[in-house]
Amino acid sequence: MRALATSLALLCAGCTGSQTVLAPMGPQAAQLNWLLWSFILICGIIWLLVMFVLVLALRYAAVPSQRGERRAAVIVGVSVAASALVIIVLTVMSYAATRGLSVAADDPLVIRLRGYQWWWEVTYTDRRPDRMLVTANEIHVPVGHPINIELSAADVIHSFWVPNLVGKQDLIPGRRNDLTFTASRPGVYRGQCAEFCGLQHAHMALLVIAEEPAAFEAWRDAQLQVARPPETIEQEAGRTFFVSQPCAACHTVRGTNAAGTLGPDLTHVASRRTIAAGLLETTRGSLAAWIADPQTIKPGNNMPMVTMTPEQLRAVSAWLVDLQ
Ligand code: HEC
Ligand SMILES: [Cu+2]
Repeated sequence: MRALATSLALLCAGCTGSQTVLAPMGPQAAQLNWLLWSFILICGIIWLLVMFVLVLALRYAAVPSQRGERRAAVIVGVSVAASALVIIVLTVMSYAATRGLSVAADDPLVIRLRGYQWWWEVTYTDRRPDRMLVTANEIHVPVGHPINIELSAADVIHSFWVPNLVGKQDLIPGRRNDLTFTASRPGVYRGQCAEFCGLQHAHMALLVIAEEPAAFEAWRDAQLQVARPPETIEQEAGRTFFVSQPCAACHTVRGTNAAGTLGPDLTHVASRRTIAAGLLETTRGSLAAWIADPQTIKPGNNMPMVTMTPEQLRAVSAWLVDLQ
């Protein structure tokens, strides 16, 4: 049964990553999974018992008598006591399973996650300030290493939930929450904002990409680089357009003078699998479509439509899709 659920869950994972509580990929998720199945088992047995007693009662409905009433009183008393006991046991189990979720780990990788309407800003902290790193909507983590996520929000309450790994914890403006998890197997795990945060709440996804430590370090070193210089005349024109337009007031591209912080950091935008918080796969076409008309693709989001000529659109998308 459980194996079936797990394989079904993995089957529908696809390229966008798996998103299911039924396939735990780390100790915290395994604990919650254990709790889930224990609840289902215990409550299932109780349901069967109740149905059994119901059938008995319907089948052998007796004529009221004094002896029968005394017996009924005893049965009701015992059932009430049993219900109380079961509730206490479930509460203790739930406490035990969730207690371990926020304990501090030794030497964790600390990642700051800030929720915006409707995307995620991801900051990798480091003792060396020159190794601090800002990216968006995609969290790379090394397998087997404890991750401490510091959660905050810029505007309204959001909630971080990656069912395969851990969850849920709110991101609250003006307050910091903490969550610790470890991914024990490489994979792409999809997460979802789990607190209604406005019009595009359903389009506020994120991916956690768990990879072997060496691959993670290589990813981090690549992300620390400034944006790669344009290689073609078209890309060069794209960069010139970008830094001279409102784009640069909202987005940062390290290595250029674009240093805005209202939108996602675009220094390595093409290295990410999706844009607009999981809405579109990153391709030149989707970048162009997004830039041409972000309000039709994700109505209400905080990126305005900037007017430009078709040549400028082609140039800026040619440049952005090269920012690996
Ligand atoms: C007023 C601020 C603002 C301006 C101006 C702006 N953007 Fe954005 N941009 C945003 C925000 C906010 C998002 C995130 C939207 C979301 O996912 O909800 C975004 C998302 C993007 C993305 C997707 C990034 C990702 O990782 O999801 C690209 C690419 C992008 N903008 C390019 C541009 C370009 C090119 C211009 C100029 C033509 C521009 N932006 C102008 C605010 C802005
Ligand atoms: Cu939300």
